Amino acid sequence: MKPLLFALSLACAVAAQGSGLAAPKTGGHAAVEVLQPWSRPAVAGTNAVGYMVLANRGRRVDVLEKVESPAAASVEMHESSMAGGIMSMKPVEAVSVPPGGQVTFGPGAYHLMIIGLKRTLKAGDEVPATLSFASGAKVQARFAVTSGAAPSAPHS
Ligand SMILES: [Cu+2]
Repeated sequence: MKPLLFALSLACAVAAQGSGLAAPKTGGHAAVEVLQPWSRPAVAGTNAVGYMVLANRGRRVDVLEKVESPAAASVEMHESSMAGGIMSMKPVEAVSVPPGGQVTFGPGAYHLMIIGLKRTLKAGDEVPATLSFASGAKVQARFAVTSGAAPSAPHS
């Protein structure tokens, strides 16, 4: 039950932090940027991965709570971990991005699990997705499908 406890404690920490603030939440303004979203080729009906870097340019923590894509049945946030020499992954409810900080979604770490692809992904395709944050911000991202090495630098 570790994943659930982690998610709950994270949610509590964020709620506690938010409750002391007098200012209203800043609706749709996104302080978190999605850098270098990318994915791997995958066949329709199966699952794909989504990798990216979340960079928080704001002064408050923000929390990625939900990801949706019209190209898939659902999208989950997962965390890979090594236990007893075996790599496994578990769903996480939310991912916190500290102010001025970055969280990397990459091989062997956090990743998006793009579940139930509605079409086959080939190199050169893009997977559109909407990322929803606790602040109310919604960020659009397009995951570039690549069959080669991970991109090493942001495109812009
Ligand atoms: Cu996964």
